[in-house]
Amino acid sequence: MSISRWLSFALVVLCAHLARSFSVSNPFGSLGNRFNSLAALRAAPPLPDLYEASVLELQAGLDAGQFTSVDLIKAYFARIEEVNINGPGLRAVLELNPSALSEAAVLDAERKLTGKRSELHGIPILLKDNIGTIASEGMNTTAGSFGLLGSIVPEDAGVVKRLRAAGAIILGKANLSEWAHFRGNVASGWSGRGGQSSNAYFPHADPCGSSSGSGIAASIGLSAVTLGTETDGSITCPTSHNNLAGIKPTVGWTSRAGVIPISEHQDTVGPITRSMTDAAIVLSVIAGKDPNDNFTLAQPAVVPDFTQALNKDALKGKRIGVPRRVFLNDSITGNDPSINVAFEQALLTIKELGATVVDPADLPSAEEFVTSNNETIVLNTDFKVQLNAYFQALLKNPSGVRSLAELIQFDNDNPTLEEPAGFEDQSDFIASEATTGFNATYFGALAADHELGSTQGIDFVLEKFNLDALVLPAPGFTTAPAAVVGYPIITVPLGFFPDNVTIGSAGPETVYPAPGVPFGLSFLGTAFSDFDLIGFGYAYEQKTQTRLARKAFPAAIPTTQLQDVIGK
Ligand SMILES: *[C@@H]1O[C@H](CO)[C@@H](O)[C@H](O)[C@H]1NC(C)=O
Ligand SMILES: *[C@@H]1O[C@H](CO)[C@@H](O)[C@H](O)[C@H]1NC(C)=O
Ligand SMILES: *[C@@H]1O[C@H](CO)[C@@H](O)[C@H](O)[C@H]1NC(C)=O
Ligand SMILES: *[C@@H]1O[C@H](CO)[C@@H](O)[C@H](O)[C@H]1NC(C)=O
Ligand SMILES: *[C@@H]1O[C@H](CO)[C@@H](O)[C@H](O)[C@H]1NC(C)=O
Ligand SMILES: *[C@@H]1O[C@H](CO)[C@@H](O)[C@H](O)[C@H]1NC(C)=O
Ligand SMILES: CC(=O)N[C@H]1CO[C@H](CO)[C@@H](O)[C@@H]1O
Repeated sequence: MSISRWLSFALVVLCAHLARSFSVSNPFGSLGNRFNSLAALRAAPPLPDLYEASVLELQAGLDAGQFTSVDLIKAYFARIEEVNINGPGLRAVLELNPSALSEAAVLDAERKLTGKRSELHGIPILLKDNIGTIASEGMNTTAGSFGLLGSIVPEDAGVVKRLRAAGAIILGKANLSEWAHFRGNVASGWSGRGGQSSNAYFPHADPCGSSSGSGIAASIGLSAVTLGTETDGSITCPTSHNNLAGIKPTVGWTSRAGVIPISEHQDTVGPITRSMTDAAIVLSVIAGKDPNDNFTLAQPAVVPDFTQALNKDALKGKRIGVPRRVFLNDSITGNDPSINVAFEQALLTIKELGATVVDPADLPSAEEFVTSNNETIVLNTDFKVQLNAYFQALLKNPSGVRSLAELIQFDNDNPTLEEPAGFEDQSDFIASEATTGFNATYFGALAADHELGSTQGIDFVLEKFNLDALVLPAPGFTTAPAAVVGYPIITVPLGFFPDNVTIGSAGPETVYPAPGVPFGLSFLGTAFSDFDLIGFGYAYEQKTQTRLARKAFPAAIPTTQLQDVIGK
């Protein structure tokens, strides 16, 4: 503890002591206290419903002493117990943090003594299982794979360091599409360790991925907030499928240090939550420079308070473009027509909110996204280099796997764990293993990606039509132009598949589309335009309140609430 930290700590202890002795010895003091607590009782708002509870509601209850962070951990653990393996078997959560209750008790005591460190003080957060946490706390970091079970990471991920400093409590690790969906042609939401996770809006529906468990957990209140990661679609799509608000930050806003990699050019860490407000609170905490991820050194000098972007009038006077060609063509995207019906309605709402909709605002590169193989070249090459470096940096890995080549072999040697029927494919691994490092083809593909995503893509159209952002339905090809240049995407609820939608297959154990399964609306922009996009997402979310229009199917709604755990 630094001297100044110690001094302020000592001062607070002294004040607390003085206050206590004053109220005991002074009759007015104790009367006053009794009156205050009666008033507080009378005025106490009802306990928040954990299905929907926001960070600010939870923080108000914690500050008012209605419940503690220990209560919150107990309640979320019980809710997970109800639906994860039991009940509908959603398989959203891989591991609970065995240290969460003791960490919560310490943070509760600190709140009483010195107040809260931030809006995330004492707030439980669930992490996608590719985000590293020190093993001594009791959890694994495995990307869902037995090939990393029991591995010891050198330190917490950069974003985890920031969460802990802000007082957040890691609730557990979320299931995901194994290896963030870079193993091969395997259904979304499946991992060897966690099995097939599923959506809470229709039995066995695809939760999308790769941040599947984060999305499912956020959708029904298995945690206050969650983190996911995206390389191309992995925050946007589970946000969309699970009726949520998500931020895929510009690559460089949030550190990837300690996150199991795919590609430094595209990977990014961001919040998946029930509201834009919660997402902005989380992003404000996790964004920032990290010497262990030099892409973060390119970010603006000051990390804004992203909650300052939450303005209901944020769309007023703005120019929003619709890149219609390819991205709204169902025969290319494969989207059910009901998505475009809801999207056309959303454009009217955006106009009502005071924006000029520029339609069409087509990307010159649009068609090339359907056929271009440049992204695959970059990801295949980066993955092998970066994953091998990740293995090398581990302090221990009991599986014995130390490289991508050994991982492929490990999966083949352990088919019951890693290649059960219908989940055998390793084609991404194999293609990546075949790459030979950074050569002219690789640098050509990187340059082509910049051309496709920026100079003939997003930046081209923003400049040509003097736009503030682009808007598209989240499902489809939406994420690709932003993915290849590391640009941000903000996603909010747009609608739900109608009850008569034709149910399709999404894998050996999952269906999509399906009645009542949600889909989202995405705002896209240039590098570091996240702040503005958050405002646009918030204005749309507040006007439409689409999330509240439909709930999960009854068996997928946990019943445990705070009143069931307080004082127990
Ligand atoms: C990892 O998972 C194993 C098996 O579930 C468990 O025994 C262990 O406690 C977990 N945590 C760590 C840090 O290895
Ligand atoms: C970032 O760091 C890596 C190695 O840690 C190095 O190879 C690369 O050149 C650095 N990039 C920049 C932009 O500094
Ligand atoms: C949609 O895509 C299909 C297949 O590429 C194409 O034939 C059709 O003309 C496109 N429709 C529009 C409206 O552009
Ligand atoms: C990469 O993108 C460029 C520019 O659009 C295109 O000409 C080329 O065919 C693409 N390469 C591959 C391998 O897809
Ligand atoms: C670069 O390496 C890849 C394999 O990683 C290979 O397919 C390609 O031909 C190489 N390009 C050049 C120019 O050598
Ligand atoms: C579903 O119902 C709507 C409205 O009644 C109708 O327009 C649509 O054609 C139906 N779709 C299917 C696949 O039956
Ligand atoms: C927290 C939790 O329920 N974890 C479970 C996730 O799924 C695996 C595989 O079924 C179980 O072993 C874990 O207990």
